[in-house]
Amino acid sequence: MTVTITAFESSPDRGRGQARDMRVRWALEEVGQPYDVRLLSFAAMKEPAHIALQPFGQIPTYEEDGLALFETGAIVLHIAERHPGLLPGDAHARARAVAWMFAALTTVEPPIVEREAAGYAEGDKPWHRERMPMLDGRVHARLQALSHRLGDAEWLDGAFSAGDLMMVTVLRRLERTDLLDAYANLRPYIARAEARPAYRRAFDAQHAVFARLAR
Ligand code: GTB
Repeated sequence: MTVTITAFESSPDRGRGQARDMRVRWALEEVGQPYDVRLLSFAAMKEPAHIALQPFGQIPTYEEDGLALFETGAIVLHIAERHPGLLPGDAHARARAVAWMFAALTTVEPPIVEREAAGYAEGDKPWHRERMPMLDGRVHARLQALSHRLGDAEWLDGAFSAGDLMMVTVLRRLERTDLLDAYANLRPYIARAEARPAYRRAFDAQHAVFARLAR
């Protein structure tokens, strides 16, 4: 049965691939699994039909053969476990790749999202400028450790895995900041991932949604 995912009908990022459907599209492209996309307005995301799929009224969701999933970590892990290409065969290497997925989602992404949210939620507050060095510092602490671990390697742990996929989608949220500049290996790491044909196909597919709107 064909996989169906949900995505923004009109993404605030104007097709830059920052919304979280991008990581699901990319995972599906990596494993060669075709998928349909149901585009949702912000209003439709809060309707009971969507809340039944995603309790928090967010995108993306994943539906396949009677299974409905939410949370991109769970969705990408499900895809990676069902199809070859995103997790190593060796049990230990597989467990480490999953650890990198969790590291991306629970250790690296939160300070990045918090910093970003501060920009639009408190940017007009008098104390916002005072908080920024602290928020930047929290992101830098994660980037420093990640950069150190990556070193000269191509990917985080051997071959490209779902751990790299998740980490790169998280790091891409910093693409319009100067926070990555201090780490010589992180932009090249992101660029290597973005050069993957599966990434390109996923990016182009989500960009086409924006391009159609812009016509
Ligand atoms: N933990 C959930 C997961 O991983 O699936 C988080 C899902 C989530 O945050 N979804 C967001 C959403 O539906 C879209 S991706 N938001 C609407 C709402 O909560 O009402 C987050 C996102 C949105 C927009 C940009 N952007 O414009 O740059 C970047 C990231």
